[in-house]
Amino acid sequence: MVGYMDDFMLSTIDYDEISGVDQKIFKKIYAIGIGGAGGNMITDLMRMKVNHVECIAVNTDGIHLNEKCEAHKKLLIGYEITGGTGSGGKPNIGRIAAEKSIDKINGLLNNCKNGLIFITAGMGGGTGTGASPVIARIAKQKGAIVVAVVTMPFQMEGMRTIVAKQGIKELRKYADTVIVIDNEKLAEVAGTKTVKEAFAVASNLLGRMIKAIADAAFGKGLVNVDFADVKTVMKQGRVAMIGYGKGTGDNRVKKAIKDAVNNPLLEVDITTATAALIYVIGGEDITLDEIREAGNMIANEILPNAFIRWGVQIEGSKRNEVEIILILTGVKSSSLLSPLEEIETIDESVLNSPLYSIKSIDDRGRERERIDIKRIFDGVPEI
Ligand SMILES: Nc1nc2c(ncn2[C@@H]2O[C@H](COP(=O)(O)OP(=O)(O)OP(=O)(O)O)[C@@H](O)[C@H]2O)c(=O)[nH]1
Ligand SMILES: [Mg+2]
Repeated sequence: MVGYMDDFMLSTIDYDEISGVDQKIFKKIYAIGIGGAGGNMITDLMRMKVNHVECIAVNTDGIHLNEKCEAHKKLLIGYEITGGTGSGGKPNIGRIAAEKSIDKINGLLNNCKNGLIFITAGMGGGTGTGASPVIARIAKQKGAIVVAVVTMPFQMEGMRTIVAKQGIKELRKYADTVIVIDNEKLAEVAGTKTVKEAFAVASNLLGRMIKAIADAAFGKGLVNVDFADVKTVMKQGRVAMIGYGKGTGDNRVKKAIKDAVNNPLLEVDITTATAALIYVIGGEDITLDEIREAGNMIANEILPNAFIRWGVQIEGSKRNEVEIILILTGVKSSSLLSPLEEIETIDESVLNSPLYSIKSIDDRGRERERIDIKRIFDGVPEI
């Protein structure tokens, strides 16, 4: 319980109120799905029944929110602008919708001070792209660690890729780590599956990450780690990777570690990691040597003086199986992005979108059309 001290100031809590502590802990991890893709991922997450995580869906599209989405809490934003019909692919509407609902968003995140917030959305549309950075900003202002898990559009979606990149730039102003799942890569890994099953592969990655954090932070370890340890590790370096792996039979620890480190959707170089949290969950038969093996496998791969925190949880029901939860900070990956130190200049290669174009007459009297990418976020939407 020691790790809870700084967060909850137990000294001020009456012992009769101790039962209320769990409720406060429960409110420490939030998963917020924004827009259609975000709502779908939150629905999948709800079905995975991850404990200790509050799932929230936010959308400008009332029908999606009401009829297609499961969440502990739902928030319709931008009703006064769109009438609840979605943003029509315009991030500036998504952004303004969120800005107008700041008080409600603040209310939803009331208990997340110093917590951990996952934001998930599909980049490239209007609501997820425009509203996610606003929600990330509110989360950051509350002192939370903010991890955004977003998808990049399929190649066939054309212009949406540019909108998506701009959305990711905005998100990187506020999120500690932006994890990018490329839908095109998803198609490589799961292209022959049904659309629902293929999308579930992305949701699964998100779910596994969130479950891993919740299990490590709130598990009942023999050697315990707690939420404060998770945050300490995540604050030790720039970009954090969250892995979860399983192994059975011979070499189960090796298999579980490999499973936790390697994900076909995210290629990660862990050699630059500055901190690690390794949490091993095994049955009564797990040996001390196996736990050392897990620790050594990671320690040998990352920086020699890295900060390492480990824990172990024994679960009587587990037979012959080991699960590894791994948080590594300071890793390198083209899919895991750190906060932007300076906001790069606007990509002038953007061309010909009817949504963001500005028409003008050049000095020879010809009509010119160019994209004003700033309008993706900052323009006043035509309603
Ligand atoms: N992995 C995954 N990607 C999705 C899913 N739905 C949509 N996408 C992707 O996410 C992008 C954004 O789509 P939506 O989430 O529907 O857009 P939105 O945020 O609701 O924005 P508007 O509907 O324009 O207000 C799309 O261009 C797709 O590439 C999904 O369920 N899973
Ligand atoms: Mg939508």
